[in-house]
Amino acid sequence: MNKTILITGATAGIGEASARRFAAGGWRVIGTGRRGDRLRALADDLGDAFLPLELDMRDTGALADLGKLSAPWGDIDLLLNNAGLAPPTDPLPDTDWALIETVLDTNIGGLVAITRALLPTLVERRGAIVNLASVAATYPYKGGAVYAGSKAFVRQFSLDLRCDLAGTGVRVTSIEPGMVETEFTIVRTGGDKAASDALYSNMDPMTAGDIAETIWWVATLPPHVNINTLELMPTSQSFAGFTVSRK
Ligand code: NDP
Ligand code: 8X3
Repeated sequence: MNKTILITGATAGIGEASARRFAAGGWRVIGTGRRGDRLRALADDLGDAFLPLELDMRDTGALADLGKLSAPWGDIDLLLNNAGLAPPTDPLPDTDWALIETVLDTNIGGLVAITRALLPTLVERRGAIVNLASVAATYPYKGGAVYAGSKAFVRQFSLDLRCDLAGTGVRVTSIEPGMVETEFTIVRTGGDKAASDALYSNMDPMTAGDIAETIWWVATLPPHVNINTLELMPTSQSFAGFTVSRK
């Protein structure tokens, strides 16, 4: 029997790579995102195994309707909460409120809304939820407050959801990557491709394919094994020391 995954943010990066990985593994893939042209291009590549759904994670009404998809697409076994973005690393007072609101509504509000909508199906099917948090959820860095705070929410939401789901057989995992070269930094910098290229230059960042393969591994473990949190970094990325202000 084919299994079905719903991936939020399948138009780029980790979401797109995961769509390709799960389709190659024989799963039906529902991919969402705002950019319809990207979804159509992916549908051309993946064929009948792919259902493109153009939607914005801030539209909680549309997310609630996802619980009403008819079979076979409605038989969702795995929800991959991947859609997300970060505001620039500027000081908080200098960051546009609209951008901050978009990040919180997407990374937190949309993720909770879609999870809430699909939980009855996931419980019925003894399915799984994989959430994209980040190393930023654990390790603070300058300019990261809003983004890192949103990812700390995702991490803790994942762990707490496991408590609510005890006994249902539904698995929940928080995946927490460090630097992955995708469109993430281009979006974060408001379209500065040079800044993105500089950030990932000469350091062998992880690729979207690396994370997709990790998600595939988590999803295809035997049903009695739940990975709670999984943190991964490029070998070349490490931790900063403490900052000390001196008189
Ligand atoms: P990309 O920018 O390459 O992809 C982000 C995806 O999210 C796109 O498909 C985009 O689709 C979607 N998205 C963003 N906002 C919305 C919205 N309002 N409604 C619907 N879809 C939206 O980034 P990544 O692939 O790197 O990021 C994927 C996830 O991984 C994010 O949650 C990110 O925080 C997390 N992550 C990334 C890391 C990295 O270093 N790259 C490290 C750790 C975690 P569209 O624009 O078409 O709507
Ligand atoms: C983003 C990860 O290491 O680029 O979630 O801040 S990092």
